[in-house]
Amino acid sequence: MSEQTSDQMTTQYSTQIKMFSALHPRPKDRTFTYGTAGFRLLGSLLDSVVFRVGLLAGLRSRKLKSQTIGVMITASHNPPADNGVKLVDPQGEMLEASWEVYATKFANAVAEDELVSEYFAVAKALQIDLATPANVIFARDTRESGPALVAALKDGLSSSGVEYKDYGILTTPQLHYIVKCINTANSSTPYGTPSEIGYYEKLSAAFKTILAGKGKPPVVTVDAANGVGGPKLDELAKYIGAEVLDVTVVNDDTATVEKLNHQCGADFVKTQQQQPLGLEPKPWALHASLDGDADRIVFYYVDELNKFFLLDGDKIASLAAVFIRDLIKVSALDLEVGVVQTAYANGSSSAYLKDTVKVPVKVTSTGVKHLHHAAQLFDIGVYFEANGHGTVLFSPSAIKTLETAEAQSPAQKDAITTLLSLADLINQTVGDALSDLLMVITILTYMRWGPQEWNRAYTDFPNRLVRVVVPDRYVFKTTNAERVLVEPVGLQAEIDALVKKYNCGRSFVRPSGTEDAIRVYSEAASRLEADELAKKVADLVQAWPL
Ligand code: G16
Repeated sequence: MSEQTSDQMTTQYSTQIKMFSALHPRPKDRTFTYGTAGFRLLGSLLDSVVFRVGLLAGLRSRKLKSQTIGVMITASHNPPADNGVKLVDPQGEMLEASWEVYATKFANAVAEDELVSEYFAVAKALQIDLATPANVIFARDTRESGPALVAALKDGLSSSGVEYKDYGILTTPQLHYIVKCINTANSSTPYGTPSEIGYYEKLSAAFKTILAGKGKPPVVTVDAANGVGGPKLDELAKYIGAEVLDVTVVNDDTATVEKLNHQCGADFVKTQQQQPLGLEPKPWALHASLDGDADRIVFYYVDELNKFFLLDGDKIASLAAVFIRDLIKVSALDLEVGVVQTAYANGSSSAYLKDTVKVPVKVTSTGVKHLHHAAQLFDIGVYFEANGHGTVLFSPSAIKTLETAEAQSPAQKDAITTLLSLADLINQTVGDALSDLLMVITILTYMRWGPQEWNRAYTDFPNRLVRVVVPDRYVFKTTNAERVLVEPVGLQAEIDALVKKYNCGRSFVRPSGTEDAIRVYSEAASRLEADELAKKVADLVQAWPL
């Protein structure tokens, strides 16, 4: 193929794309948008979108000198009938934001001719040589609509001459991991073995190294949301060994498709602030919930009266930040740890991080794609959304500093090796529920803490997240990391007036990027006030003339 000229490729792809695209017609009454985490909607409406994502993935690979691009088919925390598709860049990061516009253009091209002209227009505008080989790998979660969408994706890839490999069913972070492994295989810093087994080996080895001689880790029960995370966690646990990690997985029924995320999983637990269906918590023990594609995790416990305590993404960020800050102090190295949050971060967590832990805190818009880049600006960047989506990034220079440091004492040596093992244990590509689970267990083991001690760091302001369905969510426009609504004009002033009436009140409104709804967040000094404020703001949004 590489011997063919660009002109020959143009003719060949033009014919093939038109022919295959006709098999994947675009629904006429829909407009598609590449949102917070790619395209998300009813699985039955996604066929044409996924086909076209295949075309774009090939172009992206060609643009980046044949590096491997990932395509993940998942709707993560959304209901079973939904599905979605997102692209993964060569270092395992989310698709570069400037390409989202092409994804949206491809998805919305009306007829085959328009799609083909968009395809060649992007190739021309970005000076992409169509004779350059393209490589794409992909995987899916356990949803029923997955196999048909994979077939559409394969058509998109084949019609535009892309080499591909199907990795079957994986968690989203496993695909991100494999993409990075493939693209770094021939570099001086290969990330790991590019396979699912390689992933288990890397994480389990780091976990065992870091915990050697540190005592018995806490026992944990994990609700897997009846998604892909269940079988994959079972597999990871085998590599670690029951003598090291005592984990019980519940809600691991991936065969009954309608059970996926149904009254269980990280999103349910976080938004409902209650334990999931199918899990009877034992007092004071550690419990966790994954979401449908295992890229988010939240923890919780109950007391002897069954009172529920949530340890969400903010609590995970705080735990990690304190642990890493203390290790850096002992290591005596010149490294800075910082934290990245979104507007959803509990005000109490941000104050604790800034005033007590004394680490820099940055706020970005929702979406790991935003947090990830902000975290890369620190030597060690901890980023977590309150919903439990996040990770800890070690910059290449921080790794170099750690690798070349000469320890002057056993304590210093231990701190340095622990930091290096953490960098192996924590998925460096994207938020990963399984890797985060091991990180939290590691820290609790080091600290000799149970969930109750972990929870003591600060007390959350009571908060409430409400979902409001409106005729057109795209009418809502925000600024200042989504904390202020600029459109519809006048609505923010009304929200501000309401907020003023509540002790420690805070509330904001933003359109979801993954669901057809508006999200309303509120927090206040008491549960009653937080609930009332959320309801009043939600009513205001609902009644606003659009
Ligand atoms: C995705 C994104 C997250 C985001 C979440 C909700 O998560 O990766 O960063 O917080 O959607 O976004 P929104 O409020 O815009 O709907 P997931 O786990 O669904 O992939």
